[in-house]
Amino acid sequence: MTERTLVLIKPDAVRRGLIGEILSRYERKGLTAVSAELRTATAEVLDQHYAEHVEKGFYPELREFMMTGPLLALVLEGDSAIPVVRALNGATDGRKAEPGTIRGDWSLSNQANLVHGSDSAESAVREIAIWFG
Ligand code: RTP
Ligand code: MG
Repeated sequence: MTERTLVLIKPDAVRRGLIGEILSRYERKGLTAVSAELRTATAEVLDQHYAEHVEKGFYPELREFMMTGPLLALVLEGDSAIPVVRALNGATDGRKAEPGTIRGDWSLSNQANLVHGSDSAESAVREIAIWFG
């Protein structure tokens, strides 16, 4: 089923010059970019985006990290785009993510893990509205 998912190429990936490498993985898989914007996130947007995490101990540091520079917000479309992006991204912690995934190949961190992908159809609709109105 064709669906849309919200991807963030996080500030660590932008700083490291990995936008092209990461985007090309999604594109070569067969997903298509339908919206894209390079922007620096505000605390307000992040508190909405990470609503499920705002009360957690790691959240203040995560929010700071997400505001350290511009990120690329993307909407990707394709068959099963939501689980396909999560599989390409790999496990949350880059140290544990499988080689061959984005995080497994390029991240050694549980926080600076390069990418975000929506985790369900409901999350995707909610997150696309937050970032793209
Ligand atoms: P994402 O939402 O970014 O696609 O990643 P995810 O589903 O694999 O991970 P999630 O549990 O939703 O966590 C969101 C982001 O919070 C940071 N994090 N830090 N220090 C920690 O224990 C910790 N846990 C998570 C990561 O940046 C993670 O991607
Ligand atoms: Mg998540």
